[in-house]
Amino acid sequence: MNDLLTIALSKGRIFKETLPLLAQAGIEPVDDPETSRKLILDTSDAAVKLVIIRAADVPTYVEYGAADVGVAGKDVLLEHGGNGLYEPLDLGIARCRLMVAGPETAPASVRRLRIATKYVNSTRRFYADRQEQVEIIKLYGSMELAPIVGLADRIVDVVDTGNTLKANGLVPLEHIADISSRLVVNKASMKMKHERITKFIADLKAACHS
Ligand code: PRT
Ligand code: MG
Repeated sequence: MNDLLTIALSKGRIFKETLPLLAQAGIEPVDDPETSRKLILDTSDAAVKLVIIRAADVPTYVEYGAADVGVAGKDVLLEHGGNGLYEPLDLGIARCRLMVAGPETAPASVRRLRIATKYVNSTRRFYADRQEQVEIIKLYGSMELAPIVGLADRIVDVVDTGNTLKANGLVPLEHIADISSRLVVNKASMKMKHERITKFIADLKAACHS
């Protein structure tokens, strides 16, 4: 049970919403990542460390075993592709919806729809399933701007309250997937640190249901 456990987390909403679950599992970070510049945080449990990385990098760290476990949005996991990881638990946090959005009324166009998104793979799958030919434009953020400046007809992004869309004159048009954050586990760690990780999953599961 003394195996070192490394947990990959992103700052912001995932960190904030995972914190109470970790606390119930007996793990409390010694520093606050929002104010600390440290990228590896010690916790109240000497055998547990947190690595603080970009949300989209969490599946990569866990897949390669740089972290044993991590917390990632289903949007990020869908985009990453799932085979290298176990996904044993839906934490039910950081909920949102992956959606197509655009202006409420758009002039009819003869050319292919242009879709701006950072979710290129999910977008390609969504339109391929519907046998619709679209042009996908990869962006890294602020997708809402693209229709306003004529870069794209529509966007694919995660939506929570819808306030960001509204503030930019856009409306949700089509639902692609319901999103929440998942616990992901490295496959080799699951074997090598089986007892520690099984307990960690059980503790988090109990915390989710309490
Ligand atoms: O911010 P950074 O570039 O570092 O990375 P990131 O945007 O991937 O990370 P972060 O922390 O913003 O999001 C982490 C995860 O939270 C995502 O992968 C989702 O699974 C989940 N999540 C839940 C969200 C939202 N809700 C959400 N609303 N992620 C992003 N948003 C954005 C949304 O795109 C919109 O631009 O927040 C904005 C406000 O949303 P509204 O609808 O409430 O206005
Ligand atoms: Mg963000």
